Amino acid sequence: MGILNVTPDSFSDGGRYDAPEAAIAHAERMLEEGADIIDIGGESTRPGAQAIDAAEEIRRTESIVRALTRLGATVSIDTCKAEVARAALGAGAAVVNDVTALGDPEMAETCARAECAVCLMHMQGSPRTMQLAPSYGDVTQEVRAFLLERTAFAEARGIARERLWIDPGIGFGKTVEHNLTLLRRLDALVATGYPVLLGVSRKSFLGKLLGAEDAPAPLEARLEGTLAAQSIGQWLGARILRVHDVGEAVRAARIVAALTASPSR
Ligand code: HH2
Repeated sequence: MGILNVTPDSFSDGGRYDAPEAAIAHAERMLEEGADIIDIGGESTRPGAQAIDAAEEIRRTESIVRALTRLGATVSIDTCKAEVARAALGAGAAVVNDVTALGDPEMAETCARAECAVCLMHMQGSPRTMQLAPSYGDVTQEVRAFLLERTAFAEARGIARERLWIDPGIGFGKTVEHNLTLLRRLDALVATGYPVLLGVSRKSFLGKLLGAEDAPAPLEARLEGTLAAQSIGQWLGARILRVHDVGEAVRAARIVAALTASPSR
């Protein structure tokens, strides 16, 4: 899954693709490099990000969704607003990627009606506050229980089980150690039977591990760490990898896939 942030303020690529021509050209490049899905986001969820209204988010995303769908791409809309999801689904999106796991009271019905795939992600708190003081007893069990409660809710609202994906929400209300534990124990989420989406690309826990807690390594120095983390995740059973650097991620994923397919495992 290639990331296309059409925002002025996303943590790693904000402002680069907010002109439609630049966004479409970047998506085409990701498709050529082997992306199966393009995930379009019109609102940054980085820690401390300011919320925007639905009309502005639709203005940023709808026409890009339509253009990419016309090119034959499978498009995912990264939004927590039902109104934005409806516009994107109307423009051809096939997936709703909701970092609030159906927090908007109208989102479940919107997705059920559209018969789209839905990614349910775990987050502690909200983007504005989530990194202030993340706290868990057993992070793996709490994230797993939350996601199972959300899948049950989604199914009760008419979203078919086979359309649901789950995601531990790396970096969303988690310390470095919480993120590492969730990655090491990804098998606990894989065992639920739902396809697991993993988003580690360029995230700040990698920067902190490579640099220091208060002086993280810059974004340009996080590619190798991204590939290491995504490969472990894939080895443990993650099915969808959400990434910025598609060519590199696909080449790494192909090797992990060849190794996991080995009959001697
Ligand atoms: N991470 C980000 C945004 N959306 N969706 C899912 N399902 N999983 C993730 O891990 C995830 C996500 C944050 O990364 P990015 O899109 O690069 O930045 P921003 O939120 O600043 O736009």
